[in-house]
Formats: sequence, structure tokens, C-alpha cells
Amino acid sequence: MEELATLADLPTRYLGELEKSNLVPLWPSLRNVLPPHQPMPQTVTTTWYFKDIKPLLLEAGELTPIEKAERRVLVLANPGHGLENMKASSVIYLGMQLLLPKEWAPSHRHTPNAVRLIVEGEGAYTTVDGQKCMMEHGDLILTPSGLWHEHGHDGDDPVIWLDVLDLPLMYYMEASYVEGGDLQNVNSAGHAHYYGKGIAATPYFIRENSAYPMMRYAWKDTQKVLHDLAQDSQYQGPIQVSYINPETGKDCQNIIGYSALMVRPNETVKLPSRSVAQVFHIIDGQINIKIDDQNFQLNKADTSCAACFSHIDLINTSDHACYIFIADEAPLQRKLGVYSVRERHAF
Ligand code: GTQ
Repeated sequence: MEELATLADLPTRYLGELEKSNLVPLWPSLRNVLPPHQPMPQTVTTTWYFKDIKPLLLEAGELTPIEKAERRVLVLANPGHGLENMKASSVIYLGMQLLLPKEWAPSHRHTPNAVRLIVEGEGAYTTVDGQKCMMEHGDLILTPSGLWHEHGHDGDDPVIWLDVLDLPLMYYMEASYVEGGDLQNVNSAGHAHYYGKGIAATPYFIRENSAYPMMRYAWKDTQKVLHDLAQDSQYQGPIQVSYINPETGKDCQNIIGYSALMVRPNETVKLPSRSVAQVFHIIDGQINIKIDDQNFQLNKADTSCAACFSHIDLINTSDHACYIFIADEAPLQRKLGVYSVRERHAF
């Protein structure tokens, strides 16, 4: 492709006149906004180690009372986007949230979709749209766009979880806002978990259609499915599952996709090169993650992110299975018709 003229090739007088009329020449920026062959992501490969996060998060628990924080979160920010912009990728926000025993993070609802992946601690819960969801290690809890949610903690030790939101996208779209609310009434019934088993409440044969029939994906259920797949001699390929809406079979949320992967001892999983940024969070175990030409040794609760079209290998040299939670931008890109997968060539 031809190299194009730059701003410096234009007379200052001309540039001044353009500016006065709110005009900009395209050609000096054309190759930036439309780079040849593949995007030029600002997202850079980044790893956040839990051993670095945890003491600082616990200190935040001493420095800032929950009433003064509303949500006590340290944001996992990608330096490629500028730390102050609080993005892991252009679409994905990540935060580690701390709730201390007896604390309560009040009810609110917002346009961005959120999920929580529980990292450690027991006795906390999130109430989503009247459904009380207990938080246990590895559980995935959805708080979809527009639904009330609040967090409480009846246990004895600090609880920490990973928040994943599509906040950067919502903010970019100028669609991000929040409303505060009152303490929710908890629905005593909470039948929702039967959806996962193919059973729904239908009083007088009336079936309520819900966009989000299932809020909590218990880790013990997910882990069992992963182990069953690994035991199945007919099954080929990586031991990988997606978190789906049991009503529709589609992605559980509209914008960010969620999956879990088990890498067995001495197994290497080479992921396809895809057009989406991705986040890897270790639920349990240890793994070496190779992202393009960088290598990271990840332990439980560590988190990495990789830009679009990265070449990613997951190498388990330990003698225990490693369980990885993955968030990616595939649901959004598929809806927009820009999702693609490429052949991997040697890096
Ligand atoms: O727990 O509702 O990390 O509203 C950022 C914004 C968590 C939450 C975050 C939020 C929440």
C-alpha cells in the first residue's frame, strides 16, 4: 500500500483554516484508523498476580470504609489503554472486589453488564433481581444490564471476587449510567437453578419468559462437566465449556463471552488466533501461558489479558489439572459480523 502524505506536508495556513471550520484531512490518519491486514490494538499483554493484589486490596479495606466506596474495587488496568481509563481491553473491565464480614454494598443497577467470578472467602452473597446467590470459590454470578444487585457478607473472613464488566464499551457509547436503590426483597422461591436441569416453574401452564433465567453457575457443576468430558473416550479436543443461557443455548450475556477450560497434567492447549481480546483467570492450579513472545507462570487467582489475534499456548507441566476462566469479546464481535479466526503460523 502507498505511503500517504502527513500533516507536515500541508501549509500551516491551510491547517489553521481547516481547524477554524472544524475540519480534518483524512489522509494523514488513514493508515492509523484503517491499518492494513489487522487492527493495531492498544491492548497490551498484561498479567496481574494475586499475590500483588491481595495485600493492597486488604489495605483498601482498612483505608476506605465500604460506605465511602460503595464498591471496594482495585481495577486491573491495561497500561496500553492508560491506567486511568480502567480498561483491560477496549470492551472489557476487570476489578478485584473486597467485602469484609458484615459489610454491605448497597443495591444499584446500571447499563453495563457485569459478572463475578469468586476468588476466595465464604459466606458472602449477591442478590440479583431478588435472587440471593451464594458466592463460593469458582462460581460465576451474572448481574446483567438493568438488574438490581447488592452484595452482603454473613461470614467471618474477607471475601474477594473478580468483576468483569463491559463498562469500557458502554462508556465509549455514552450509554453508561447507574441508579441507586433500596434493599431488595429476596424471592423466597428461587427456582431459577432448575433451569439448568431443564425444569422451569409453570403455574397454570404459564411459563414466564426471562432473558436471564440463570444467575449463578456453581463451580462444582462446571467442574463436574469438565471432568465428565475428560473421562469420555469419544470426546476429542480441549476440555472446554461455555457459560450459556439454558433457555436459548446462546451466550449467557450479550457482549462478553465466558468459558472454562481444563488443562490436564502435561497437556498443552494451543488456542486459535481470534479477532477478540481475551482474559484468562486461574480458578485453580498452575499453568504456563505463552502469549506471542511472552511467557508467564500463573498460579491460582492470577489474571492475564491478551490482545486480538494473539497466539496463545497454555502449557501445564504440573501434575494437577489447571482450571481457567476465560472472558472474551466474541458475542459482541459475532453480532457485529466482525468475528474471525485465523490460521496460526510460526511466531
Ligand atoms: O459490584 O456492582 O467492579 O457496579 C464496578 C462497578 C463492581 C458492582 C465493579 C460495579 C460493581
